[in-house]
Amino acid sequence: KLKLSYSERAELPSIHPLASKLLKIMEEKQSNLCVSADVTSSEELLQLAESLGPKICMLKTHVDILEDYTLAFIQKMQALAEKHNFLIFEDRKFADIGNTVKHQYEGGLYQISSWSHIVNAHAVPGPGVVKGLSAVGKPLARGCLLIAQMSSQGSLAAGEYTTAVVQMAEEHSDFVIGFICGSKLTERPEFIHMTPGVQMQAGGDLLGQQYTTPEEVIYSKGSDVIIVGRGILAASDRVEAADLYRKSGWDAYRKRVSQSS
Ligand code: UP6
Repeated sequence: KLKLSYSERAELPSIHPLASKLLKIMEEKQSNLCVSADVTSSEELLQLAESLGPKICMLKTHVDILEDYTLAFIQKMQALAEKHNFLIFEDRKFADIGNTVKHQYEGGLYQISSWSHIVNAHAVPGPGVVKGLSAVGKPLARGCLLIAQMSSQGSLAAGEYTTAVVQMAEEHSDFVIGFICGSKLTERPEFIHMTPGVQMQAGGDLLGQQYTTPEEVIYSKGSDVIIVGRGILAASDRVEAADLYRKSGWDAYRKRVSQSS
């Protein structure tokens, strides 16, 4: 079986436009790296977006850890995403009934739907969570990832739960573009698999995070995008570290598509 390239998948007739856009950015920038910009100052976040922007396909935020969120900040962030051609992914992990997540996505202080290309959700509430998010996001051409697995030790998102999440995604492929997961979960090539818990050396932190390497994630596990936070943020030279992750993830991808099985 021939393994499809990112650009081949971008042209699939059934692909979601946002997934297609992401795959094209990845091929163009030779990057399957999503930086998890987990910092608490908006100025530092903008500096990260400016300096790492050329290396990444996506920037993942947790806006609710910022101490100084403003609308002006988010406008600068959007301008940087345009300038450096990356997508913004707010890692909000919605997990409530449809009516509540609708408000959380569209309103409140952050108005996430107005600026984040991609959000994610737990499937725990059932399909209503996707329907609620979709009511807001679909008219804006946004997309959603379902959390099918987690990188943390003892995660309950496993086994039959994961299988049910994949099914939920397949039933809502007009809005769900892929998964947060540890490995490829479906043969349907229009879904994007994104994996957190990535560092150059396997290991973990003191609070249950578990790390796998870019090579393992992309080549062995068949995922599409590596999500890297502290592996880059804790480096003395963040730009250099981001480029190492980008190269490592890209080499693993090249190795994967150059082999048939
Ligand atoms: N994240 C995980 N594991 C998951 C889902 N999300 O680590 O299963 C998120 C965390 C953090 C980032 O919320 O923002 O990915 C990982 O950061 P790290 O690379 O610094 O561990």
